[in-house]
Amino acid sequence: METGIIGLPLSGKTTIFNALTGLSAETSSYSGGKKQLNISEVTVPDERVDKLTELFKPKKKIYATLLVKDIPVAFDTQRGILPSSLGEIRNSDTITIVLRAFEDRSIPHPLGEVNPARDFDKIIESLIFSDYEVVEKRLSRLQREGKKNDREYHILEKIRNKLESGEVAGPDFLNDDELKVISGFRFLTIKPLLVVANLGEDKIELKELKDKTSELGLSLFPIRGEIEMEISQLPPEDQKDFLSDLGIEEPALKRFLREVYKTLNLISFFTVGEDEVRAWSITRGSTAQKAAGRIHTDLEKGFIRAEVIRWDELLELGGIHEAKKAGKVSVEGKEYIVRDGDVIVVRFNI
Ligand SMILES: Nc1nc2c(ncn2[C@@H]2O[C@H](COP(=O)(O)OP(=O)(O)O)[C@@H](O)[C@H]2O)c(=O)[nH]1
Ligand SMILES: [Mg+2]
Repeated sequence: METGIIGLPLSGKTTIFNALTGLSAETSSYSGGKKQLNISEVTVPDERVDKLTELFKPKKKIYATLLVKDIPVAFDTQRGILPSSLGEIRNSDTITIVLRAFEDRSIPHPLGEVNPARDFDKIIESLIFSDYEVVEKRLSRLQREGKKNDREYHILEKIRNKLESGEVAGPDFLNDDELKVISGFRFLTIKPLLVVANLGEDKIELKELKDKTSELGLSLFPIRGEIEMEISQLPPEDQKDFLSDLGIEEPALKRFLREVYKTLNLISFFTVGEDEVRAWSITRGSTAQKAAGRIHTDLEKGFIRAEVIRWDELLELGGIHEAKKAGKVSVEGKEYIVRDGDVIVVRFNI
């Protein structure tokens, strides 16, 4: 799982990256300052993993992870974010758009006034422009090769029409089959988007931005960038008090991860044993066979059956063997739809 952070220069991308990861990557208060790619893998806290670990006492305890990338973007006031600098996020599963929603006279805004709704439009335009280039190039190539009747051509045309209307397609625009055909292009405008408003001390008007995001079915995620970054760098036991002083219940990362899971429609399943207890994230609605493939491609190919038990029942009964005796382990075929909280043992033959 991976999310790439983008936004205008000086919007607080690196600050948000730090707030989420607890790191202290260098921020900059002037355009043309430090431009480097920051990457961090954060673990997804999950008390179910902790409890299963207490029961199985495995050698390793492994949480699901999220890779967070802070991309140095090249920005031009006329053209927006340059497509060349967006290549780095084509592999991301989601894009996190950071919008400046703090006032600070000492930090220039590349477009003058602070106006997150305008910035949001700019960024969406940049994503659209970047994908449009890719679509056009491919379409004219297919045309040259006389492949106008190919399925790929029709799907790309559908995307082009959408982009021409000035809209992002979003993850529900194409069905799974169509997505497979064009997956190689890694379009930015069909990725789920997460919109972060980087708030400062002063209240600023967010109504226009909220209208825009909700029109696209996106939720707006507020972070008090600078101060939450400082808090994330404190020892965990001190963080809670500082946050509650601000009226914030949980650290930025925890709130953010929930939003990522929601946006990507993810659930967690678990594998247990003496070697490791491990959480895996997978799209809601996935089959047992696909879940097996998350663990290892061999398990997907040679899938025979899955033995499934709810994590809390397993905990209560005290082990797989006991759960089997109690008749709580169900035997499921490859089409079984995995539920959040399932513990799965995959039987396979390769
Ligand atoms: N006052 C204030 N300054 C902020 C806030 N978030 C970021 N900054 C400052 O804005 C500048 C740009 O931040 P940075 O994270 O480097 O932006 P980036 O260019 O988008 O990565 C830095 O000087 C930050 O300290 C905030 O919430 N309030
Ligand atoms: Mg930066």
